[in-house]
Amino acid sequence: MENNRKDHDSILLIDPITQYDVAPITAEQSFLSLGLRDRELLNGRWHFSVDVYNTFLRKQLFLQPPTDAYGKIAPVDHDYEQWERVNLPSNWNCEKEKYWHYEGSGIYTRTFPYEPKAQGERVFLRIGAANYICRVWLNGALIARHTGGFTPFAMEISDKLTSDNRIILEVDSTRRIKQVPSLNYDWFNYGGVYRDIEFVRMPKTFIRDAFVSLDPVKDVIDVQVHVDGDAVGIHVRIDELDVDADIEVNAQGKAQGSIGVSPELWSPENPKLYRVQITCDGDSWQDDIGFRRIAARGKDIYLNGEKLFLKGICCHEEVPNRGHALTKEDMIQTLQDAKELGCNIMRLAHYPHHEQMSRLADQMGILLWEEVPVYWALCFDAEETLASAQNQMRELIMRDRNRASVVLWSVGNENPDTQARLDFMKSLIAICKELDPTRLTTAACLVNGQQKCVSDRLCEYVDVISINEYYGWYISDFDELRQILENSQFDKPLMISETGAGAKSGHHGVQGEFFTEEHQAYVYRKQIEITDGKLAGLLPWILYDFNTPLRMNAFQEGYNRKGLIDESRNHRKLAWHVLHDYYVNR
Ligand code: GCB
Repeated sequence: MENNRKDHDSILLIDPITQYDVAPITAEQSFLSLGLRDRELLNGRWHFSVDVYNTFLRKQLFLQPPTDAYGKIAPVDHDYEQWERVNLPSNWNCEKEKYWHYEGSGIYTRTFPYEPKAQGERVFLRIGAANYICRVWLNGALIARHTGGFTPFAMEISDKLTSDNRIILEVDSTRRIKQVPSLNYDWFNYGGVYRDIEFVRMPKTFIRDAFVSLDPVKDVIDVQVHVDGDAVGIHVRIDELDVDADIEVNAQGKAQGSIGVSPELWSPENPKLYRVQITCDGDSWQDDIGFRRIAARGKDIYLNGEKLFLKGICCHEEVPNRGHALTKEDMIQTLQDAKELGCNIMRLAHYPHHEQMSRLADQMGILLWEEVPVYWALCFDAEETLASAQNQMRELIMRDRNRASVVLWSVGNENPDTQARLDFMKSLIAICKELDPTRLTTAACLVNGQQKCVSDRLCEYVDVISINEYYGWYISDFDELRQILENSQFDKPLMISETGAGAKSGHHGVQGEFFTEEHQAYVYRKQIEITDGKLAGLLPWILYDFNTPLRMNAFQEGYNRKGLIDESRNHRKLAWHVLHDYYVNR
């Protein structure tokens, strides 16, 4: 098709977005677990341009060479090799000041050579995260479209590769009403490809996915493997436990087995990991996996059979000047700050954070709450919205279910209690249980201020009831909080998954004065006094101040100031010490 169209051409009146809205790839079809496989990264210098009017799609700039119908090289409106260069992974908002508030399409492109290393090898492309829609074009053809800004996706490219290849990623960060999250949320919408892009070589038959977990009751390790290709069996080894077992593969490529063994249990105090190796024909998959049990009984949470009060803190994924594109050092610092605060758990709000985070938490010994961005109001009755939320849930669980640190899957945050929402949430909980019966489910449920109690039909379906409340900040009367806790008696654990107050770092005053460190510290003291002994866990909001266009007053200046540490990650506010003293002595 010719691509040197004139701008008055009638075909240019199409809505280019819908024309290329092919069905998104899903975890069910294409999930790829890499474990500790060798990595070939396609990160680094890519050419980049913002594409405000979607000219890339409208004029089919992906076609190359840029010739017209008669083969004539035409003047075209793009020149990949002359575009600016950016370093991936990154968020474009942080690349240049003029891109800071840009929401829309951005085009990344580069070339790369390919030479097979083994005969018959299969090649996959895996993208750690691209916010929000990502269309992938290889050598002029659209090969995949993915929706959801925080989870990985992969595609096979074996039969599309040549010795020299051009790849183009068209990433669209536009907020749209039916997306997950929808139009309105209290964090910054960073666009772009901000996690690793990997080039993965596999043999003809390979291990696509593996889930290795400790049975919640018996001394048994359960192994579930998905083999892609023809194989009759897999072999599982955990040398340190003398495990050496064969498991059959069925006609669908699935292998399932249970191995009797009593591993040393993983816990925050003893983050013991075992090297697990699974082989199949010529392929070998390995990972470092911890084994532990998490359970909810009555009002309490138990880790390895022992009652545990969850001392937590919430956190967004953001660092100054780099947005979501955290380095390993940033992630270690985040976990370290939480540990120094005395926490045994972090809530990774409000969307899946980098997969390295849970690996580091496994090593450093900190529990995690992970969640999908089913946040505030969504189009709960739209099929497209449901499909996206379900897929994001699957992608997150399949990505992280081998991580001992992850103990809670959260399906939503403060969503209006309608029938459509309840059905929506029930389907997400069903996915959690189907893909991973070893962990607990939760959600930030609703509190009824008038009736002074937790009141949300979702409470019946989650394993752990969590609530967000801001007494001392949005509502002043702490007595109401006392009443809510008294009136909300469930035969389930109850946690506070958010509470807090805003304070501009270095702004001092008296108790009762908003945005002072003193008032924030006072709110923390009162919250602790009222809730102590009545909860299974406390996860205040939030470790660091974070960017959000919702916060526009003179103290906020585009930041939510409820951090215990300021956005530079340097200054610990007074409330940090209050929570620290509570946690270390409890
Ligand atoms: C909430 C939301 C969180 C906000 C916070 C706040 O309940 O879950 O995303 O940032 O309140 O600061 O108001």
